[in-house]
Amino acid sequence: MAKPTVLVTRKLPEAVETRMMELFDARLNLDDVPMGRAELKAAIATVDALVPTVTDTIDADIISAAGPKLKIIANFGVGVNHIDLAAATAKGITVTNTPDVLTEDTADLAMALVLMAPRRLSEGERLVRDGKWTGWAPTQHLGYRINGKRLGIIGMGRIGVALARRARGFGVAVHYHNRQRIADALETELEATYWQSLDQMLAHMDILSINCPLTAETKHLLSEARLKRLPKHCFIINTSRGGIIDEAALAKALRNGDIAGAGLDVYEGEPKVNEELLKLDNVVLLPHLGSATLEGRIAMGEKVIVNLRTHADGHKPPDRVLPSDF
Ligand code: 8YV
Repeated sequence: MAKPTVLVTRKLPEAVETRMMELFDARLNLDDVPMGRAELKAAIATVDALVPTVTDTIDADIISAAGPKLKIIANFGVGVNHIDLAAATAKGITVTNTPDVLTEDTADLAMALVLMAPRRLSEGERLVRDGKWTGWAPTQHLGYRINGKRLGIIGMGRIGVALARRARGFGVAVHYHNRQRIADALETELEATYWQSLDQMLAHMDILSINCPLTAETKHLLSEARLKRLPKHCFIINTSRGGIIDEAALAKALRNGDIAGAGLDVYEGEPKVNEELLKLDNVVLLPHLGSATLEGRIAMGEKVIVNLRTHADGHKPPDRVLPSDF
């Protein structure tokens, strides 16, 4: 039987690409230049499977160009907001993602930002690198203590829970808002406080972390009006998707001192970063590094391979996502 043809839109770790070549007729992107829309449309007209990443917009128009053979989109990543799930499903295309394997790495990065923003660590690093540090002083560069603070987690899924466990280790009180309350045993383990109303929770938090997926419902969940509910000393951490926060309103709130600071790994128009945010000192800006570990990226690739292979073998791939999941 001929090997299935698989279009991989970006360069993946060596070990993943090698295994893909063994198992599939894989069309790799060796120089890693992102594919334009026309190129992508032409390419998916003839393949059996597509492996996109967060940098590809797989909207209804792109999906309409898929040829009759294309039956699976195996996303390299857990977030699928860049894929029109309804259009894929309507065309009988299975969509899969890569959950679990990036949970711990992303939670590590979120915790790092929880520490970096209130303690002003990026600012401190810049001070030293710029040769502007004049020596220790009792009142110089003071940040806020982490221990004893309240962390509000929006979206208590895998990554939210993993962040909560880390925060407990730092003596931080866990609060959360989620579509559903988590299991009693987990809530007890985390000593977590559930807020059914996000609006109510916001007013009581010292640090807020976004850990929910970007969907039609969560787009600009942190709107200008909601940002106004946060206390002035609050820090916002976002390792999920930029579009969950109204970025322009966030920049305004940070500039005006309506909130104390932010730690961001994701942006509304990646890789473009809001000009206002770039000018501000009280924001830590990272280039979407949540799952960027060698081990994590190889594990994500292995998940993609398992999903492609089980599908090619006529089984249901393990990590199917449906429009109703999000
Ligand atoms: C990935 C991510 O690097 O998995 C996700 O949803 O945001 C990142 O950690 C990216 O999506 C790869 O496509």
